Amino acid sequence: MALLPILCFPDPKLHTVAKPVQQVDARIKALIADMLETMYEAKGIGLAATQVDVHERLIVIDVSEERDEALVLINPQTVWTSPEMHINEEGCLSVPGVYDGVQRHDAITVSALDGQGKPHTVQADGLLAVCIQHEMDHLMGKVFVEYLSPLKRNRIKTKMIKAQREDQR
Ligand code: GNR
Ligand code: NI
Repeated sequence: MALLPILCFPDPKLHTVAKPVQQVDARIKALIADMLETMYEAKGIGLAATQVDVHERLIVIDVSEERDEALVLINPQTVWTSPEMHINEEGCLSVPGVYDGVQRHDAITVSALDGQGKPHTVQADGLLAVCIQHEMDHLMGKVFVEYLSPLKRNRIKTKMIKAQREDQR
């Protein structure tokens, strides 16, 4: 197991569109273990492979209080979205310290493979539904700040570049 470095906005690699996982083999299983370790260590509720610079359709999520209900989504496909939408406050491990409202479907149904390569369908609402939509955006190369106004996004970009420059010193 290993902690993986997380890409930070505005890294252009975050805009890469992920390709389907071809087979759930030992390499993918090791990546899942490393992504779960990285997500728990960073105290995140989800992590997309894109954020660790692997451009394959793989997501890990755990929205449980106890941090013991890992959900693995490989090659996720949206089956259904509720017509109702809501604005929720979001954050992102790739945009540390930034929180803002994003409109998402209240509920979603997704079909995917699990960590063993077995098909499963997940019906989600609440925080899990928000998280799944946020993570599936990452796989499409989209970061939540892209839903904000250009003014806000540019302020965030400047702030992130400055923070990263100060980290280097
Ligand atoms: O840890 C995270 N919290 C969160 C809060 C509200 C909406 C979405 C998220 S996902 C985020 C982890 C992350 O960046 N996943 O890509
Ligand atoms: Ni994120």
